Amino acid sequence: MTTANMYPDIKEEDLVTEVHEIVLQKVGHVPVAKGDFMKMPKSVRIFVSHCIQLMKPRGVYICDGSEAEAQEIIHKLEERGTLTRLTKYKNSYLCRTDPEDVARVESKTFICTPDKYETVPHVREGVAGILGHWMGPDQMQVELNDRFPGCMAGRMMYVIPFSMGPIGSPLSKIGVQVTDSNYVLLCMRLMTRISPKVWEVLGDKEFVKCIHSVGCPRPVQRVVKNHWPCNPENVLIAHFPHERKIKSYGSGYGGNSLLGKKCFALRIASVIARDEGWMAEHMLISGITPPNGEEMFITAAFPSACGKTNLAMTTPTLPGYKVQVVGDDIAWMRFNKKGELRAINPEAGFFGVAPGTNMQTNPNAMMSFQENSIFTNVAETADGGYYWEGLEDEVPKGMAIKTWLNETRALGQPGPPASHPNARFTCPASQCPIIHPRWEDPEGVPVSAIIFGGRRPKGVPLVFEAKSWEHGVMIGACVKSEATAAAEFKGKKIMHDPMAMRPFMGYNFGHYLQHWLDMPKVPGRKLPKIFHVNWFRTDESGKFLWPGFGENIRVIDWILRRCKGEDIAVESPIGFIPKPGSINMEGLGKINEKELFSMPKHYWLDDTRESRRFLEDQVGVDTPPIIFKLLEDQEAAFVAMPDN
Ligand code: GTP
Ligand code: SPV
Ligand code: MN
Repeated sequence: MTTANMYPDIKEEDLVTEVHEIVLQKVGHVPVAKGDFMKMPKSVRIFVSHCIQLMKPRGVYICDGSEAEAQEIIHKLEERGTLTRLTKYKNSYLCRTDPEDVARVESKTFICTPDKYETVPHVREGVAGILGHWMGPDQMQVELNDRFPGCMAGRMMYVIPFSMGPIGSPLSKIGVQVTDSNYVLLCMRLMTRISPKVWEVLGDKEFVKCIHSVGCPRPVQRVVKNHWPCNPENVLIAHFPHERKIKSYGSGYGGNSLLGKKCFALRIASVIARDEGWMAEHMLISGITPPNGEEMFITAAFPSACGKTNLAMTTPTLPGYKVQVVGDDIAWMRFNKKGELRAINPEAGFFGVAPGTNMQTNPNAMMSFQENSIFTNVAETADGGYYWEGLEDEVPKGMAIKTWLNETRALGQPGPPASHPNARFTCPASQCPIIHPRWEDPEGVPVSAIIFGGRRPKGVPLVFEAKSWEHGVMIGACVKSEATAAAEFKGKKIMHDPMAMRPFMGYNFGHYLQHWLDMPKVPGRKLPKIFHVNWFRTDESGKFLWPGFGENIRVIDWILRRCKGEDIAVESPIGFIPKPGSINMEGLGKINEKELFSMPKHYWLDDTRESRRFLEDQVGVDTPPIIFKLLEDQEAAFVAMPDN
């Protein structure tokens, strides 16, 4: 058969037969599939070369964060079956992970420093520390050597230049992540700022080195489920704060793999913040404008899956109030020259808990992910939409769904949960209808109040205010919460999660408390007030005493009025509590205020003693003495209280 016959519409004399030699960049033997290796700063070239030699990918792909690049990757992942297009929305996709890779893995997350006690406190003998896990560099090297050499064989290595915080802001930091997961690349593109501009801003300055591999070199040794390569038996997430380096292996999920998020913006950044005199916190940032038009900003630290995203973008039920979101998960805060505490959101997107999110609870989140979004471990409806627990009233009964575990049923039929409880949406923050016009302000926004909270079914009043900055730090150190699905946990119901940072501490928690206590030591600093809230108190039948969500504005309103110095609080052993009638309850149905605000003596005696024991066990001699002193005062006040 002649060529002309094979391609009948091309005439023989028109056939192009010459071959072009194009110069293919290679690093060692590894081809550069995209981008110009030489355009990267020298320090990055050295880092990437090291990664290539160690992990032996089949190619190197230098990302530019562009839409065209994303479309190319999405196309590949759709063909492979990792992503399913949700045709109901524009440019949105569903991803089902391996069911064994669904949340952060705290027990496999380590911080490595030569001195153990730089990283973890002196725990009581025989007690297992829960405020960070330390591993010595030598032992860690053995673990890494078991995993990383050759771990990208047969896979592409993506090189991601990203900025945490607006590119070029004095408060921002730069990272470079290499990964063999293109799902991770797509999510990093939503959650951080990926751009070649990062190379220019970086120059010869320091960057955080982020190395991530799903731990499935080809040919793969284990059965890959859902086209989601991972290696759950060998997950390891190692942080080297001195080297500003992260090595993550075996998981593609969220906080394990989007290294800009918890690993960098909290664990490594908290160490940078310690060294540079600022704070990296697990906090939302929002601007609240009351009817008088005087906007104030709050930050709030709640443990994972305890309501940060919801509060950050709440739709206030009180008329005349406006809420605008700056960030929903992480705040970097620094006192400026004028002594104001300024906060930036280092992230560019939301990685939010899907179940429970609906047009009633969080319409602003819903509106943020109507396009350009990725949904992980949710269910899919027959008409190409997403579904999860909480959307019962928004998706027609009888609609066929395919659950996160690939099982099909009609809505309304009994069955196991359609979505995983830690299922997430990932979307650009810029798509949020109430994104704050200053959310990318390089100087950050001024913080008036810092709020702590957790899921506390019993004993803890709706809101109280710290008596001082030090007292606020003590309140933060005693944050506890019911366990949630955001991380693997070992059966405990109420867990301590001090400062909502338990899984995210980058150094010795006692030293971290001291760092907070040191903040006022610089003269001229205006300290925000500190509060504690609890939306989750229940009655004997287990029903929430407080309606929560949009109604939380009533509590925020009280907090803002306190920041302005209104005389609406009375002192109690745990702090200032609202004077009766000082929280606006107008238009709310029946609220059992007595129970909602009660402070049972014996509950609090137990709780205070338990908190002290926790700190003695977990933080020991590293606990700043003032914290114990304040707990003793609290205990004494409850001892003196008449029985209630
Ligand atoms: P991470 O992203 O894991 O850090 O979680 P988060 O702190 O942002 O929590 P999120 O706002 O996603 O809320 C988690 C769950 O708590 C969701 O199922 C919400 O529906 C529920 N929730 C949030 N706010 C409230 C509230 O005020 N009252 C009640 N009862 N539930 C709430
Ligand atoms: C959290 O668990 O606090 C999260 C989700 O925000 S993850 O990114 O997985 O840490
Ligand atoms: Mn979080």
